[in-house]
Amino acid sequence: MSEFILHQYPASPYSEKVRAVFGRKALPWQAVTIPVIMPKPELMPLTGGYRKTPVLQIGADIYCDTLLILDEIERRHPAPSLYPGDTEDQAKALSWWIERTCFGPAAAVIFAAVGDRVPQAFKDDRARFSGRDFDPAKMQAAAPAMRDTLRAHFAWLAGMLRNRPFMLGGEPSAADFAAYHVIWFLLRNLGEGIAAELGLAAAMPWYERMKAFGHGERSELDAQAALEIARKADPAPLQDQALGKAVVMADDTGRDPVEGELVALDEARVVLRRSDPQVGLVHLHFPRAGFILRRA
Ligand SMILES: N[C@@H](CCC(=O)N[C@@H](CS)C(=O)NCC(=O)O)C(=O)O
Repeated sequence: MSEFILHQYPASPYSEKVRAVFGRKALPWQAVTIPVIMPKPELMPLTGGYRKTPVLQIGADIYCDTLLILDEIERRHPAPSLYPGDTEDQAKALSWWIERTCFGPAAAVIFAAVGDRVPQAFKDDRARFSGRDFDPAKMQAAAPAMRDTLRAHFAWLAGMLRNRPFMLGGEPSAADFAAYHVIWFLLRNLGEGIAAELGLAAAMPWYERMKAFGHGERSELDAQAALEIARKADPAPLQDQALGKAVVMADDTGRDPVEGELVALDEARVVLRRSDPQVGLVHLHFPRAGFILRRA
């Protein structure tokens, strides 16, 4: 049975990023399908309140945010690398650029088009998640400007791909997976024609190359079985630092705070230890980039 348990749902673009990485590395993994909106009662015992999608579970270790999830998959299965050659920092910086500049506008363009058709419960949830109104009329008014933003950034992406098969050269890096899932989100919801409208026609062969990696060897796992796996496992040993109580929260959307004992900290990663009646002791791993750490 695979060590990797990905808590995800089919329509989630950030989940698609990780699914595609499993494809690239031809890895087996187990999928727990989680709710698209809160409440997520079978996820919260593992994450202590972190609600974003996806979350990677390995026994009693829980990895939040795809920046760190990719690092952990890479650490365990280094070949083929997500950071080929000496590209790790470039790949991470480019991932940050495309996700932070293009994911929000992509969501705005999509929900301007389909927002009238989504259930009210989804609108209310995503308003709470983003801290902003979910108002399809406002999104429709903003859509032309959002499309302009996407075109400006996608022109750089298309330029990077003009003379090379992948963003940083001959092999795909983490950056390609970050760009891929944003475009996957747009194409899945608005149809393939949106690519040309947003200046991505020339990048489509790259998109097809990314899609062709597939999803690796997926099997399904029940949410309760995932909780049981966490309950039976111990977190991987760390050089415990016992740094006192702390709170970690995302700095953009889904800012629900997670409290725990700070047990490891460096410039890239923070680890909180938490205990929950359903899963016992777990270690929650977050990246530093994109998260705020407050120590008690
Ligand atoms: N920086 C996060 C972003 C994750 C994210 O925003 N995921 C979206 C879905 S693709 C989400 O959490 N939406 C609300 C939800 O699923 O509850 C990451 O890289 O994992």
